[in-house]
Amino acid sequence: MTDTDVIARSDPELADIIRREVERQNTTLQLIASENFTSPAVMAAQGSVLTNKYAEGYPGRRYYGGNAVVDEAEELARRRACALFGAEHANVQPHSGANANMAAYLALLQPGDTVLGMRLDQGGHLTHGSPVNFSGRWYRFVAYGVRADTEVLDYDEIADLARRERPRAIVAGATAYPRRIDFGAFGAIAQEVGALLIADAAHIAGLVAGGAHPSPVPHADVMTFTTHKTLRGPRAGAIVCRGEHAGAIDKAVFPGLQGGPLMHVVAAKAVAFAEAARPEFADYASRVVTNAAALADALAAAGFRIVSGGTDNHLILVDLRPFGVTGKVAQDALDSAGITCNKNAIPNDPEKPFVTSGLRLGTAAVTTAGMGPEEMAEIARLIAGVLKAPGDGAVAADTRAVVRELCARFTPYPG
Ligand code: DSN
Repeated sequence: MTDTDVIARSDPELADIIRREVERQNTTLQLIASENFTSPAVMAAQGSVLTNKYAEGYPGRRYYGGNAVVDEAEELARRRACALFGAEHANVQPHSGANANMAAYLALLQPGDTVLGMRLDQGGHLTHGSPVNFSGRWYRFVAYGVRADTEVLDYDEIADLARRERPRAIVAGATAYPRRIDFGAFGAIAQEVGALLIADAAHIAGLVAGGAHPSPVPHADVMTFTTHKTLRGPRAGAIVCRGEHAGAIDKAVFPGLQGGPLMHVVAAKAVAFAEAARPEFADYASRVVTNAAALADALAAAGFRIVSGGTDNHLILVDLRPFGVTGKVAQDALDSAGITCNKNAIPNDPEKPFVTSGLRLGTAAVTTAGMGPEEMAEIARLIAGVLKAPGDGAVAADTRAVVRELCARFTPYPG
C-alpha cells in the first residue's frame, strides 16, 4: 500500500489533491529555481513517527523526557552537516531559510545595527533588508546591487560602500543572481572594515555541497541555507558557523525564535546531508550547472536577452522585453502550456514587482528528473514558441502535449 493509499483510506478528499499534485509534478516541467524533487527516503523520514516528539532544547539538554532516541537523529544531522560543508558547528533546527537568517541576525546583531545586503530587486532576498520584512524594520540595511552595465556584482563598489558605512555585518547571497559569488572577496571586505560575514547560501547549498560552486564556509562567520533547493532535501533551513558563534546561534534559534524543533524534518535533513555527501551528488551538481548553461545558450539563440550574459550556477534570469511580454504574462502563458516558472524582476526593471520584465528559470529539478543539454534545447524552443504567441490556446495545448511526452521520459515519481 502506498502512502497515498493510506491517506485515501482516512481522507479521500485530501488524497485526491495529493494524487493530482503528483500528476502535475510528473507531467509538467518544473523550472522554479528554488524547487527540486526530493528523494523517497527524505519524504519517508518526514512522514515518520518523529513528528510525534517534542524536543525543545538540544541533544542532551532537552526540556522534555523521552528524547534519547531523537537526540541521535539530531546529532546525526548536525554531524553530517558539519562534514558536508567542512564547518565547525551546525544548527539543524531552523524551520526555513528566512528563520535561519533571522537567527543569524538575532545572534550577531543589535537592533539598529548597520548591515550591507543585496537589493531585493537586483537578486537579494526579503530578509536582506527589505523594508516590508523584519530585517529592514529592525536593522539599518544599506543595499548593494549589480553594475548597470555588466549586471554582475562589483566588489570594488561593495568595498567602497563598506568603508563608508562601517557595517556590523555584510550579508552575501542571493535568490536571483545567476553568477558565481566571490565569497573570498566578501570575506576580505568584511575583514577590512571589521564586519561579520553572513553568507546566505539558500540557493547554492547543493552546488556547494557537490563542489559546483566555491564554498562560503572558509570566509564566513555564519552560513545560512535552505535544505530543499539545490540541496534536494526537505523544505527547511539550517545554519553552519564558526565555533566561536555556536552558542549565540543555538540560543538565537531556541529559545530566541523557535519552540520545539520539527524532529521528523530534522531526520529528513540528516537523510539529505548523507545523500549530498555521495559521489553521485557531485555529478548531479555539476550537471545542474551544465544544464543551466545549455538552457541559457539556447534561450539566447532563440532571441531572449540573458541577464549578465549567462549563468555560472543553477539559474537563469531572462529579460523578456525582446519578446514584448511582461513576466506576469509570460508566467501565466507558460503555466497554461505545462511549463512552471516564476516572473522575476531584472536589474533596473521598469515594471512593478508583481508584473516584472523577467523570468527566473532553474535547472535543479529537471536535472534530478534526468534531463540533459538536449532537453534544455527543447525546453528553450518550447518557451520561445509559447512566448511568441502568449494568448494562443492552440499553441499552449500543443506545447502541453509535447511537455507531457518529454516528462513521460523523465518522470520524477514514476508509479
Ligand atoms: N522563495 C525563495 C525563492 O524562490 O528563491 C526565496 O525565499
